[in-house]
Amino acid sequence: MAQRTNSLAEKLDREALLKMYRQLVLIRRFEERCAQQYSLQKIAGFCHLYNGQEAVAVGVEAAMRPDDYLVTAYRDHGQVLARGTPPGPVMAELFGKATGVAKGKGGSMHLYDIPRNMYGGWGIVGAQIPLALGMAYASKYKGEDRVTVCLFGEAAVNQGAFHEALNMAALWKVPAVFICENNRYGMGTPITVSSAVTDVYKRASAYDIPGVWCDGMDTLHTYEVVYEAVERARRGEGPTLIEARTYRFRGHSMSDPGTYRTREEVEEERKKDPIPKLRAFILSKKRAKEEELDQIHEEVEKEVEEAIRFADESPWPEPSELYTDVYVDPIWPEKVHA
Ligand SMILES: Cc1ncc(C[n+]2csc(CCOP(=O)(O)OP(=O)(O)O)c2C)c(N)n1
Repeated sequence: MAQRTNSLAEKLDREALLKMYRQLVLIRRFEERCAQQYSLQKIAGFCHLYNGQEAVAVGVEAAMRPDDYLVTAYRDHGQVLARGTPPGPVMAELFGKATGVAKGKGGSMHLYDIPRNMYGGWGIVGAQIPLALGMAYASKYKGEDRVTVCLFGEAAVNQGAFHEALNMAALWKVPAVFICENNRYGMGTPITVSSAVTDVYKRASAYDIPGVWCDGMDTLHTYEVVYEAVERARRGEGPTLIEARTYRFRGHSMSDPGTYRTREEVEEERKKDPIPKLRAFILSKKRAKEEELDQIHEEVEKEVEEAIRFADESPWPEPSELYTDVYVDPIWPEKVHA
């Protein structure tokens, strides 16, 4: 069943809408500059850009409380920026610098911000889904009203871990929202040749939990659908599976020439760009003027430039750092074993 808008978005005030717009523009511009920095070899290793999918991270964040938990896969730049982590330490992490969010040891795929309840950044496809189950179970066990939101790609839903976790989540009615960012391709493999069921939301029926889809190119629709699911989880009514239908404008990672899809297809999807869509909504509702939105682009440009400067000028990690934070005592996290 597709859940349609109940006009929650209409109730968003100017401040909330401008915050969303700024987040979309920040993620887009941050990543355009990441691509440049990658070509300059300041970023090495894997780097998966989120261009096109920004509406998901921003819509999800607007539906969450800051004390709710978020966990995602390796395509994580957008989510950490939407959570509010300053772009400087995120860029520094991509550069492998000591001032990065994971002290330069995680890189693009492992962005964390524990004070902001962002729990990564996971490189193994589907690995974060059972972790989200555990995080949500912990909240329920402790009697907290925090919700865990877990994001993953559509290639993860054929993993055993997805089914095991959803079964237990449904059985124990944990406060979790499982969101599949269906961008239609797992690396170069289209979902149509890898999945018997291509409407991902329908898989919820196997666990008798609600399954809904949202337009993952539309920030406000994503916000509305995710908000309903988050509040349902908070009321103790259990998990929801959401399929956010989206598209990545660039390759799977920086080394992907994208030969498995046509230029026409990409051009067609680019017409659904979430940034002009939210801009048009804000202008049509007269919540801001053109100049105010242009001003946001200018401010973001400076913010990202400053993030690059911060990353450039930051020191490399000390060689001795190689042995720190390798194992962390789960009971006394402050006790780090060398
Ligand atoms: C268990 C596992 N198998 C294979 C890989 C290699 N791999 C990395 S990304 C990826 C595609 C995943 O696609 P999807 O989950 O749809 O997310 P997207 O990249 O589209 O965001 C694969 C197969 C991996 N990281 N982990």
